[in-house]
Formats: sequence, structure tokens, C-alpha cells
Amino acid sequence: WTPVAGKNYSDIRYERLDGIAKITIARPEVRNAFRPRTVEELIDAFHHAHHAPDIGAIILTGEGELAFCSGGDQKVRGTDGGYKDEEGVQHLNVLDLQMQIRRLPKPVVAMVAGYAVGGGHVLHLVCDLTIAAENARFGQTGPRVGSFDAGLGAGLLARTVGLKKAKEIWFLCRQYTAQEALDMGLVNTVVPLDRLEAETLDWCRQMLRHSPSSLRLLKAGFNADTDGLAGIQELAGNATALFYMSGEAREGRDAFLEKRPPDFTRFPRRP
Ligand code: 1HA
Repeated sequence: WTPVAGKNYSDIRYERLDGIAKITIARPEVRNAFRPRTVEELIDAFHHAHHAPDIGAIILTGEGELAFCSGGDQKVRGTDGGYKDEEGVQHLNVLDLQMQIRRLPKPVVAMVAGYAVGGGHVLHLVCDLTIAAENARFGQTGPRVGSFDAGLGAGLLARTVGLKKAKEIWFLCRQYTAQEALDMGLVNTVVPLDRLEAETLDWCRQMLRHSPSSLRLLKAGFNADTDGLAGIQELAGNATALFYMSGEAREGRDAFLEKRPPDFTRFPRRP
């Protein structure tokens, strides 16, 4: 892994290997809980990976073997609003981060060792795929610590594991083993801890061999109904981008620039 040039963060690490980016939450002393700064850095790194033309897959993970991420940092959670940054301003853009992961047109793979709980569980949930180590533990904690994510945290979970199971996970705040998570369709595979990164890289490399546009359109399609009109917008944006590459679209642009009426007669109305 090579650190990405010019990207020095305090709470995360951002590295790359061939066409794969790896973003690591690096706060092991708090089980990789995120504070406002962590989320800002994650958004910045994901933005970079999104726009880097030579990155084809992105891994999100946590430092060490004990945790992927334990959610919002309860030590900076204020009493009258939310999570405080170092200036005391209460804001946590983790919902923006969730949507960013869904909207960026490349596969994002959660690589989970140890705990993925609370808002950390929602982060793995919004990733496209999850590779879990045998020691992974999954769960929501909100109702136990006075919080909840009734957005993607609830709705996307229900679409992933079914409504009854999603309500159980949120209402009872139990923890689930990697095998239980696999059985309920919450993760894609479970591997021994010492195989976690190799297996994740295998999955990423396999996707890198495939058509980037196919993966891009599939991701947008999978997310479209859950994200409502914003999901359709994403899918439609991809359709427009593809259309712009066609002669039919170019004729419209050329006619405008050449100050003549467009001639679309040579473009068939396909059945
Ligand atoms: O619900 C939301 C949101 C909803 C809507 C919109 C935005 C949201 C944003 C965030 C969240 C949330 O994430 S709420 C849920 C917050 N997270 C939790 O409730 C998990 C709390 N942690 C635990 O349950 C456990 O620590 C653990 C299962 C992850 C690990 O247990 P373990 O291995 O027994 O270790 P433990 O001793 O508990 O923790 C090790 C150290 O890490 C402790 O530090 P120490 O007190 O000894 O100095 C512990 O306090 C710290 N730590 C662990 N998790 C957190 C944490 N410190 C701050 N925040 C944490 N989340």
C-alpha cells in the first residue's frame, strides 16, 4: 500500500495499491469511533477516490483487529445538539458520508474485523459489499445509548435483512456473529482474520477486470428505488453521460454551435 500523495489526515489513512483505494479509520483507542473531523476526512478521501480515474474499487476499513468502527464518538457528543468538533461546533456529516458512498459510481467494499456497531454498522451497511473476518461482531446500539438512525440505518437494513430482523436488530440492540450476519444476508462472506485483506483484495481485483460502466450502472440501478427521486437522478445522470457519447446527442450540440436546425432524421426510433 502506498499513501496517496498530498493526503495527510489525523484520523484516517488513505492508501492505494494498483487500482484499489483503501480508506482506514485510524482511532483504535476508541474502537475507531468517528468524530466530526474523522467524517470530514472520510468525505475528502472518498471524494478523491471517486474522481481518481485510475481507482476502480474502494475498501473502507478500521485500524487493528478489534473494530471496523464503533459509530459516533460518545466522548464528544454534546448534551444539547450533537457531536462537537474541536471548535465546539455541533455537527456530524455522517449522513452525507452515507449518501456519498452510495452515490459514488465505483464499488465500495467494507472490510470488517471486530466490531461494526452503531453508526459504524450503518457505514458497513451502505457499502456495496462486506467481507467479514470470523471475529466480526455486528449490531445497532442506538436505543441503548440514546440515539437512532431511522434513515438508511433502518430502511436499508430492512431491505437487506427483512423488516422483522431489522426491527429486532434495532429494538433489542443485540450483537451478531459473523456467521449470523452471513446467514441473514448482511455480509457477503466470512473468512479467517488472517485472510481478511487477501480475500478483500481478491474480490476487488475481480471487479477491476470487469466493465467499469457495467458496474457503475448496476450500482446506480441497485440504489435507485431506495434513494427515491435522488436515486433515479443518479441513474438518469448516467444515462445522460452515455447518451452524450452518441452521434445523436452530438448532432444536437453541433447544430446549436453551427447555428443551423438539427437533423435527427438519420437516427432511428428503435423498437
Ligand atoms: O446513531 C448515530 C447516529 C444517528 C443519526 C445520525 C448520526 C448518527 C451518528 C452516530 C450514531 C451512533 O453511532 S450512536 C452509537 C454509538 N456507538 C456505540 O454505542 C458503541 C459504543 N461502544 C461499545 O458498545 C463498545 O465499546 C464496543 C462493543 C465497540 C467495544 O467493546 P469492548 O471491546 O469491550 O471495548 P470497550 O472497553 O467498551 O472500549 C474500548 C475503549 O474505546 C474505551 O475507552 P476508555 O473508556 O477505556 O478510555 C471506550 O470508551 C472506547 N469506545 C468504544 N466505543 C466508543 C468509545 N469511545 C467513544 N465512542 C465510542 N463509540
